[in-house]
Amino acid sequence: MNRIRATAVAATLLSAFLVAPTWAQTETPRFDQRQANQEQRIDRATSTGSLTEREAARLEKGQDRLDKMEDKATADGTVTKKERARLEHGADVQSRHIARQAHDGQRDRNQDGKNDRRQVRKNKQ
Ligand SMILES: [Ca+2]
Ligand SMILES: [Ca+2]
Repeated sequence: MNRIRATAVAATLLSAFLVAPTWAQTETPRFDQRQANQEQRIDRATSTGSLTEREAARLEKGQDRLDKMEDKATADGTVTKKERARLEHGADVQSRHIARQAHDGQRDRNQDGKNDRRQVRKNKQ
């Protein structure tokens, strides 16, 4: 009984050793989580009108670019420290873009697809 249990423990340890390095090389859980958070921020800001459709579309392109960067970094089976740093930097930049676009003067509060400010100007004429 003890011997069987010891073998099972050894097998578990061995498989952990075999699996862990592969996981560490290609997985980017921190970056993936940041991407998910930013996706949520874009969706939320779009539904409140802080982001116009155009702003949201541009930011979505930024998200796609980051996904492609990740694909490129993982393609060879290893995400190096440098690649990881580049991904984190890209996410930092994207985060600033989202904040800036969500707090600028371009809004679409009534969700008609038009920039509110531009509409106000048009109404004045
Ligand atoms: Ca790589
Ligand atoms: Ca905006």
